[in-house]
Amino acid sequence: MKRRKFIKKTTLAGIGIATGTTITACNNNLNRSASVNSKEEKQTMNNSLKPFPIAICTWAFTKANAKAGEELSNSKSALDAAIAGVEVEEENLKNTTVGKGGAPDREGNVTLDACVMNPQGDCGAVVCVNTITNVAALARKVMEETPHVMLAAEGAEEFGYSQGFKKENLLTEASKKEWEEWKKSPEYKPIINIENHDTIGMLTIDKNGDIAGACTTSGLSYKMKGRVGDSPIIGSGLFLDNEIGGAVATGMGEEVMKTVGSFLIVELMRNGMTPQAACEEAIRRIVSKNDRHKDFQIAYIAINKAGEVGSYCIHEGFTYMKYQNGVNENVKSGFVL
Ligand code: SD4
Repeated sequence: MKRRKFIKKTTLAGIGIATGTTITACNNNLNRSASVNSKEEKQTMNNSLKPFPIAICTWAFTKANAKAGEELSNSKSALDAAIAGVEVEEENLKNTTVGKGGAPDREGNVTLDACVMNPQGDCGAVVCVNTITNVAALARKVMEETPHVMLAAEGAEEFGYSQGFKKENLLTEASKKEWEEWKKSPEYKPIINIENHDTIGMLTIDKNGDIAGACTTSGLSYKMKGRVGDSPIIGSGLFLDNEIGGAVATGMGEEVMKTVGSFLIVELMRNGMTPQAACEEAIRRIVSKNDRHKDFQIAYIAINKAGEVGSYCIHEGFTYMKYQNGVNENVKSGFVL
């Protein structure tokens, strides 16, 4: 009991430090509201008083984030909204690194990875899924309908069919053509911010202040058969704690996995760091130990329980989306290089 009380106390203290600005801003608004008269002014004050709902996601996935924001505004749960949001990209055939239409592995197989987490701390994941588009929703089914956290390949697919998911060919003509072109001189070298980095990781806070997240990808283009990156790994591609906040990653999964990046960020926030400081520290751990960091991109976004957001990456060029109070904006991340 004593220990639990101590943890609760330190957690709250941590949030106090991390969220000072937001809390002050709200209080100022409250004090001012007595002198607000017009309807518009009242509306503006009302909006600025509500930190939630919020949706953030990696890269400039405007429509996906707007979808999540819309769902949250319609009082959907954080998890429902995150999954509805990322599905926009899973179904976008033009996105060659998420869902159907994703770039295949070296042998021409599109294999998808995804994971989800809910505010209760439950999680589900699927890896190497070759025939189902909505893998974040499938990961949710693993979480809710099985005693397990992760299912792989045929096992995940067979479970998916039993849950009503459709069997599909995920390789589009366009992705096939690009892969055939790549095979002519099959070099494996990621191009920073261009070729391999469009995983969608999303974090949502619903009207009740509860946090959920989803991360879904086809992984690195032309990866080795069977390769799985960070995106479906709880703690690497995604982690959240409803008392603290959450984080998601995009970029070179191998490097994120080595430092368990998303878990690290949440733990740093638990110890009092802002989301921004925590993202910077997680990137610093990678950069300081790895001389090859100039050759790959990694980006994190994070949010805390008060709705403060942070982001940091290795190379300039990473942006993320933030939906709050009906505004869906693209925000430039801080960077090392
Ligand atoms: C992976 N992290 O499979 C993913 C790739 C990625 O944007 O983020 N692409 O390693």
